[in-house]
Amino acid sequence: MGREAILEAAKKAILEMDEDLCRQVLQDAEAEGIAPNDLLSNGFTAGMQELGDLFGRGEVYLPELIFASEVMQIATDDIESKLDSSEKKVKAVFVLGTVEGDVHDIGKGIVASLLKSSGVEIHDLGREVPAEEFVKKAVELNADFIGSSALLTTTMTEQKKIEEHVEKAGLKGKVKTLVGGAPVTIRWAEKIGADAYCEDAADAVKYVDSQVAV
Ligand code: B1M
Repeated sequence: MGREAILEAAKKAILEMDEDLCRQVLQDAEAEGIAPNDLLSNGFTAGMQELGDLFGRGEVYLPELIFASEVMQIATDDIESKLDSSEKKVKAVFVLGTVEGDVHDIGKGIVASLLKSSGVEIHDLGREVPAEEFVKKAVELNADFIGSSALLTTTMTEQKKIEEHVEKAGLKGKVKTLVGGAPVTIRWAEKIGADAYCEDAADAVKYVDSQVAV
C-alpha cells in the first residue's frame, strides 16, 4: 500500500468514524515509513476538515462530529507516542489552552505534541480556559510564550482578552503570544496585537524556534 492510499484511508477513517480502520492505517503508515506529521496533516486532519465542511452544509450532524473526534483522538494519541521527544533540553516554557467557551481541543493537542517533541515545556490548561488564567499561569511559571486556540468566530474575541491581560500584567513583549485556530487569521493577530499567528502546529514550532536562541 503506497502513501497516497494510506492517506486516503486515514481520511476515510475519520469520515466514516471507523476506529478499526484508524488503527489499521496507523499500522500501515508505520510499516510504510510515512512521517507522523504527514499522516496527521494530510490524512486524518484533511478528513476532519472535509467532515467539518459537510457539517457546515448540513450534510452530517453533531453526533458524527463527536464520533469522528473520538477516532481522531486515537490517531493523535498514537502519533504523539511516536514523535521523537528524546532527552531534549527544555528550550522554552509555553502556556497553552483553548479559549473560554470553546471545547475544540484536537488542534491544540497537536500543537502541544509537536512543541513538546521539539523540546518545549508545555503547560496545557485544557479547554474553555478563561483569558486571565493563561496570564496567571504564565506569571506563576515565568513562561516565555502563551498560545491560545479558538475554533469559533464567537470565541476568537477571547484572544483579544488575553492580550489585554498580558498588557495589564506588564508582560507585553516579555511573554510572546501566539494565536491559532481555523477562523483565526494573520489580520486578526495583528488587530489584537498578538505576537504571532500560526496556521498550523508546525508553524508554532517554527515561530518558537525563531524566538529562542537554541
Ligand atoms: Co465544531 N465547529 N462545533 N465541533 N467543529 C467547527 C469549528 C465549525 C467550523 C464546523 C462548521 O460549521 N463547518 C463550526 C464553527 C463555525 C464558526 O464559528 N466559524 C463549529 C461549530 C458551529 C460547533 C458547535 C457550535 C456546534 C453546535 O453545538 N451546534 C459546537 C461548539 C461547542 C463549543 O465549543 N462551545 C461544536 C462542537 C464540536 C465537537 C465537540 C462535536 C467537535 C470538537 C471535539 C474536540 O475538539 N474535542 C467539533 C469538531 C470536531 C469540529 C470540526 C469538524 C473539526 C475541528 C478539528 O478538530 N479540526 C470543525 C470544522 C473545521 O475546523 N473545519 C468544527 C482538526 C484540527 C487538527 O484542526 O483545530 O483547526 P484545527 O487545528 C489546526 C490549526 O487550526 C492550528 O493547528 C492545528 C493543527 O495543525 N491551530 C493552532 C489550532 N490552534 C492553534 C494554536 C496555535 C497554533 C496553531 O498556537 C497557540
